[in-house]
Amino acid sequence: MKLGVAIASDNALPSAFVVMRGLEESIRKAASFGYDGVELALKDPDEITKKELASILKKNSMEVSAISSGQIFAARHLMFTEEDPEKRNELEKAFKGFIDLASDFGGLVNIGRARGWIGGRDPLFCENLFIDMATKLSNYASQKGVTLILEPVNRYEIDYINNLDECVELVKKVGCSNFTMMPDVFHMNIEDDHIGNALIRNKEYVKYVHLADSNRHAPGDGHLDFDDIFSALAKIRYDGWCTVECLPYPDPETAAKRAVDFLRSRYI
Ligand code: LER
Ligand code: MN
Repeated sequence: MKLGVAIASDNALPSAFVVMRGLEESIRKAASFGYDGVELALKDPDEITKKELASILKKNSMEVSAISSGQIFAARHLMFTEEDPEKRNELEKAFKGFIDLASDFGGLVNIGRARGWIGGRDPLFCENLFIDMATKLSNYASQKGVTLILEPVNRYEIDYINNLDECVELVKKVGCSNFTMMPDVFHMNIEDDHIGNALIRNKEYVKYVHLADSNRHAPGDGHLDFDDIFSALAKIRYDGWCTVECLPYPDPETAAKRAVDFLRSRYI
């Protein structure tokens, strides 16, 4: 397994779920703390050029674990379940940009809150809007060697696809080999029957993992049972990225460092 940490550029929204901000500085710090890579939370694919990114990564011997897309929902209000054709086009364009970037860096693009709301509409109608966009983007991503990873997110943030079983059902309906799932143990603690059992039950679809503790602080600072989580990951022979996506509490550097120290000393 490899260990990553979620970062964003300086101009990310205050609500962006990342540990550190400032791309170059965060990559340098993450490397010095002992991470293998960074997840880039982007509002726009043009926030950094491929050339610039390659040079910063090389200088610090770091990798990109994945590109995450939550800010295009939070800052730009774009989502897969959108009905308006213009906004759908805008989302498609942004995701194609993320896919182009991921084709050189990490090969994974996350779909978190950007899957969108149902918001009182007919759930089947919304599911079709989702599947239509997911299929189009998976086909594009497959030509670029990129996989899209759908993240179950808890009910207080979104009203669609909250737990692993629901997510896998939808992944099967999309039916593209490069469209799968990424669990986040913070959301699983709220939504799934049992974290270890749900990971084992849905093992074929566990392609990437987000880590935070029960209070969304650094792993080790809450009451999640990380022995159970990592024994389930070992049982399913999970060999991908575990990326820390916790609140920057009490400050970004302390959170990033506490997380890596806890995880490196016990599990990764
Ligand atoms: C949001 O809670 C989250 O976990 C992100 O990874 C998805 O937008
Ligand atoms: Mn997450």
